[in-house]
Amino acid sequence: MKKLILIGRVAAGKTTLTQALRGEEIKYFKTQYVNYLETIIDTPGEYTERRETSGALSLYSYEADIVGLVLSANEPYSIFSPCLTSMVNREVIGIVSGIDKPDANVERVTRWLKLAGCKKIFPLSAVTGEGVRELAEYLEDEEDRKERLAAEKRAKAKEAKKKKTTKEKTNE
Ligand SMILES: Nc1nc2c(ncn2[C@@H]2O[C@H](COP(=O)(O)OP(=O)(O)OP(=O)(O)O)[C@@H](O)[C@H]2O)c(=O)[nH]1
Ligand SMILES: [Mg+2]
Repeated sequence: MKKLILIGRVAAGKTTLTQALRGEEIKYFKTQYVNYLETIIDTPGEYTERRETSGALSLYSYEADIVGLVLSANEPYSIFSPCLTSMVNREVIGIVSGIDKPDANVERVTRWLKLAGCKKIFPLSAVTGEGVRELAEYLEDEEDRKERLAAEKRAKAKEAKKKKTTKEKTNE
């Protein structure tokens, strides 16, 4: 997997997304410090919001392959300034979190992330799971992709075999 650093304001949904991407149970956990995991770097929203700490994020981004700017779908404004990505020497993707929220405006938030310079945008909900798979697959490297496709093929073959056996038993 490519290493992803998640950046966004407090309550943007970074930790919930981290849990969803890792297939963990979703439970609220306030990020207190930079949580450096095997494939994800989850950061506290205060690091993005406070000038004294935001510089640390630049240093952590050097450890990642991809920088993910997380903006909740119901945000009334964007904290990411236009053309922000030109200052980052890593690929920067936009993540629209919380698309399941009743007051979500995915189109507007997508526009803001594009304005910040993100070419690729992932609208998703870590709570319902919608869109999480697309992001997970984007983060796969060649080896991960091969492994997943082989596992999917095995599962399909197993399912077909099971169906065939059930059909034969019914016909007996
Ligand atoms: N409906 C909905 N709620 C979400 C989603 N993602 C996160 N939340 C909720 O938003 C709140 C904040 O989520 P976190 O994942 O802790 O946010 P964070 O960006 O890690 O926040 P900090 O650690 O404070 O920087 C929690 O109550 C989550 O349950 C989502 O996709 N849909
Ligand atoms: Mg968090």
